[in-house]
Amino acid sequence: MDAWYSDHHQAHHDQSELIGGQLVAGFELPLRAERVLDAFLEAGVGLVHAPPDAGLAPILAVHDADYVDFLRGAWDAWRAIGYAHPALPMVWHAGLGLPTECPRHIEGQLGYYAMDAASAIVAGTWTAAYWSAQCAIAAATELVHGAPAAFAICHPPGHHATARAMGGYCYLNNAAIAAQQLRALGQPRVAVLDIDYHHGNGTQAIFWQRDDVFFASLHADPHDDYPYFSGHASERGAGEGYGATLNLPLPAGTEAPEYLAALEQALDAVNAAGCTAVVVSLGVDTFERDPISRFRLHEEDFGEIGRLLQRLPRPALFVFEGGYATDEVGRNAVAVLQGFEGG
Ligand code: OKP
Ligand code: ZN
Repeated sequence: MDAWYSDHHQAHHDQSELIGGQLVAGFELPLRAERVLDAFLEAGVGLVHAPPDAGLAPILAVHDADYVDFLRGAWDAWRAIGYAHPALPMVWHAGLGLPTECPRHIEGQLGYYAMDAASAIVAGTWTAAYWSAQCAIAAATELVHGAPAAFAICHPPGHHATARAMGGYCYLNNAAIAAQQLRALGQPRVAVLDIDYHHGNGTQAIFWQRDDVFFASLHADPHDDYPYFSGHASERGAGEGYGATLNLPLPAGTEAPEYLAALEQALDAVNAAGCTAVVVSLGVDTFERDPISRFRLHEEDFGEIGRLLQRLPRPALFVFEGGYATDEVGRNAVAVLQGFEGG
């Protein structure tokens, strides 16, 4: 399979992150995508293309226009009041129990459009997020032209971003944009299978009330891990979308046998849902030495995951999400692709 990668992703760098109350250098580095690119090329999986510019329309098919305007202008507004550090929200309206309006001040807007303080905005955030989404859009478009599989080397990642909020290192939901693009180009029913360690709350929320996109996710039990407020097995979707969401939370310390059994369950559900195309949110932060996660998958387990994914419908689009063990992230992500292709 071929891959889509844009050098513009490097513009999103040096974000700070609060860990245990301390402002530290973030785990979400451009180097992660570079390692994935290197491993893809080294393994000879396929060609790598730079995405063409498909414009804002496929992004606005998923995200609200006011949120996109905020993302585009946030850094300049932050700079205009004299701040030079990465922009982080500090005030939220959750729990106030009153209706609200979008603030005029950038500090208020940051909280209005964020689910957490894990998505700092720096000078190049919009450029990088835009081109990350373009990688997913280009790969999805390629599938509709007949390729059985493709890989979008997205950075920054996307699955925590909702239609109108950033969070968890994510700004634009690349996987949701790709799934929507597949729908727009004629696929009647699309699955999103999310195998990142963290629940893909943004993707779930975007398709929560829809029956035409089936969402299945394996992730750390939200009772104990980020993003905490979604990903429970009881969440099944609503309205037309009731039954088109499947959550399989797993405990800290989960190893390959339990993980692969849950993956088979998700694959059964995707196949039973009659999907004609699939987007895989490919996070490899399930790795035993991932610095922010608590599953215990070994290097060789990622190839096995890929082999199991052969049961997915075609076409299949892999969208890179998490994975923070920078020495192994490339090999682990590419091992999934190689397993999928029968290697
Ligand atoms: C993004 B993706 C853990 C704090 C977690 C944000 C994690 C975002 C993960 N103690 N902070 O799903 O890989
Ligand atoms: Zn993750």
